[in-house]
Amino acid sequence: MKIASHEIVIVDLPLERPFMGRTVMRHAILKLRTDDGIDGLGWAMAAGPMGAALVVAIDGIAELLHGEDPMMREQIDVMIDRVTGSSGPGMTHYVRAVVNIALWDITGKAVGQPIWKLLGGAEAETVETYASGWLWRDYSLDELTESAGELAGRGFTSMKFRCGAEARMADEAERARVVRAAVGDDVTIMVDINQGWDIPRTMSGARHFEAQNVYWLEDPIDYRDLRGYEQLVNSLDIAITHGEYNYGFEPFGEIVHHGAADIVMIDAHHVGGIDAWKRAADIAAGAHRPVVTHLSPEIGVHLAAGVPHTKTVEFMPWSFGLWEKPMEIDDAGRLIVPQEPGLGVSLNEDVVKAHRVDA
Ligand code: SMN
Ligand code: MG
Repeated sequence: MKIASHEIVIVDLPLERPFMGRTVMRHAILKLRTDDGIDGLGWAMAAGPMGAALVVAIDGIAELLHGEDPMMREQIDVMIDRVTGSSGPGMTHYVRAVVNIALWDITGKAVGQPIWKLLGGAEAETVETYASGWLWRDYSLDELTESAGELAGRGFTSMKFRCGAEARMADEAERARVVRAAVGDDVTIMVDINQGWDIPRTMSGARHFEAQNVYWLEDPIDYRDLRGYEQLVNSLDIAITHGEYNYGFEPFGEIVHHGAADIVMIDAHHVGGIDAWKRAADIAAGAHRPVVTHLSPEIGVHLAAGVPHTKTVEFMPWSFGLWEKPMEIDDAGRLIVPQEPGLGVSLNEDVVKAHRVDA
């Protein structure tokens, strides 16, 4: 089997709820086609000023892959690493991820197995998940109350809200109180600061979140400050979750060396794909730290079902509209694991037709 051709489809998918002023999310979707007619799908968000550059980069790399065996993922990754070697971390990892995801999709389809099974996972029908993508930093307290209640009503047993934009810690704390009041004591809540605080603020603020039984505190300070994270992990009761901002699997060695996270969050696009995600997760496992996925639940669901110490999948719905069948939770609030070969997603061609744009 060889890669014979490729196509890139760009879709401006309307968002159910605006995010930071955006009403659509741009996705770049790579279709890698083999000589026996298998299409492998990989994709990345391509919004913002660098989105067009990412599309060109994916296209250029995909062109180089024609004639290669799609099952030689590691070999192909080394090849991409070599030809992009001077461009540094960042976009290169997105390209490697999009290609790697498409190669896994092809492999799964070629052997008739879902990716989580090829990763070595046990039979799984559902995995743990939490709602993300709703309780944004710019929501008023009333909007937070309404959305959190709505998510609990939809059956989510776990959800993440954001803080980090309020000048006064009392106002940050109020957001946690409001979310907890909206969902009651039985729903797990987490908070993401996206590096919005510093160490003194985190040290004084954490107790307010502990008081609301917030399960984890994500990225409170600059992600590069590993000694700062080490201090937070050692000083605070609340679990510190950290890792999504790192490119490549290599920084995870330093993260666990410093004990800089109680829970290690790994972004499949940032690390460079499914194989690189597994490498980062293995590093965390060696230090007895659980891992969690970031964004792209279509990929996260395979990682959670396939890699044993993965705790939960971030249910971020931004790409669901692309597929013929959106991802869903069951009555117990757990994410349903696809049983189809490969990723188990297929593009909704009507949606593509309606929202396709040129690069
Ligand atoms: C996040 C990152 C990127 C886009 C949206 C949200 C956030 C998360 O850090 O963990 O969901
Ligand atoms: Mg985050």
